Amino acid sequence: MVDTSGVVKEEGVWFRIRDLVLGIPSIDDAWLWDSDRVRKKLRLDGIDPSLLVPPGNYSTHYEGCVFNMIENDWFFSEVNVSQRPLCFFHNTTDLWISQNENFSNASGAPAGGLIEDPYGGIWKVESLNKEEVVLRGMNVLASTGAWLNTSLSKSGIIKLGRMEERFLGGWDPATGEPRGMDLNGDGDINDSAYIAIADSQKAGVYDTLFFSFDTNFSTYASVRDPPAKRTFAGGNFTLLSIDPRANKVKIYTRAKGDWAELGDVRVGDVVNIPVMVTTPAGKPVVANISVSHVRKESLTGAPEFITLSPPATATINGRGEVAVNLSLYNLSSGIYAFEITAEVNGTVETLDEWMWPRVTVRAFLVDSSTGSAVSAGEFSCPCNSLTGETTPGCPSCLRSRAESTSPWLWMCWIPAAYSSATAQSRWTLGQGRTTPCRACYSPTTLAATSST
Ligand SMILES: [Ca+2]
Repeated sequence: MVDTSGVVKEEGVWFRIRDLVLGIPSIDDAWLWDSDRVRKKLRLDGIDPSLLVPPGNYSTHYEGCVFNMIENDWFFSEVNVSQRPLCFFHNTTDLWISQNENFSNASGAPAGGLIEDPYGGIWKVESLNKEEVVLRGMNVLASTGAWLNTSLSKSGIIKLGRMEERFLGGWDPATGEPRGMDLNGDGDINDSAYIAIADSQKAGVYDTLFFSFDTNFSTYASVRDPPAKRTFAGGNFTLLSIDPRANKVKIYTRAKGDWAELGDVRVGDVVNIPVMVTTPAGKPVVANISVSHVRKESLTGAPEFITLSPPATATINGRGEVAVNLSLYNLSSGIYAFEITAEVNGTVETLDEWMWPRVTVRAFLVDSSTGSAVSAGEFSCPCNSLTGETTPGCPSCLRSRAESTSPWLWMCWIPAAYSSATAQSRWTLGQGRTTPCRACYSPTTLAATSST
């Protein structure tokens, strides 16, 4: 919030009354902008007969070499991944894999069986045809060579992304920059980590997040796991949700929050809302959390207040989540904001209504560019705080009245065509320098927060 002079007066979604501080942790988006798959088709175009040493004497055989099994060698460019040349030989019933054209000591397996390559990759031999071999990676991905348990992928498509420390941790109005988050605990915010998501239960419904500082995704958790299991990077962040479009994940951190946008969910999904309750001095306290009302936002009229009976409840110790099962209350698609109440030893505090965390419940996905994080919505449109430029096709950026202060704040006008959360035009507060706009406000909320 800024006053009429453009001076930042208030940050975040915190308030305090009496003995409790009730708030929402800082929520960040992490984008998935690339993908890999578990199946690999290899075309066998022959081997120089003078180099070929077959695994046995077969009258019918097909063979060929791959210069590097890692086709996508730039995704993990910050990690030193060595090349994986491989040669293949099959006699129509069995396959052999070797590091070179000499198959005399190669490992072999029949079609349908499992075979291990010299780099540790385990593959199921899906089919052996004339001049073509189809493999399915069991612990390795086809294109990037990343190590990942592919039994957790129903569709066979894994989405990949990178988390950069400097863009995490929420937006700091004092600097106009993201606060940053030291994921690897080395004392700086200059590193990056990798994430992947998979659809472990139903093809196309992405529910599992993998996290790694290199190509080995041995650490993972489902959105259905308890929060402690969904917590990564030495406790730095907890997975909150995976967008139905599989193009971003929501995480929350240990820090206090700026915004309370919970993103998109499907009709019937359970909405997890992260909550923090402390003393004014910051000491965590045990609190009974309840959600007894939601406000359903309307595009045409007044919002509708709905009583949740019975209320959704949880007991937390300083930090935790309250789960709201929308299907219990027959809540269909729309935008909902949740009233959060905390009770500690008879003292009850309720989150101010304009701060209520919001979620968009979708019956179907309105964004056709699934998997693309580029210009797919307002969240991916940068506003350059120096020039006001934005990506072609993105909403226009307008400097706010805070422009005379340092740093500038950006108010971005989001036309209806770009608004994924509502079907109306609205304002959103830019983060500043080349980082995405976020924290979308309805026009009424804008009036309350800008007070210009
Ligand atoms: Ca670091």
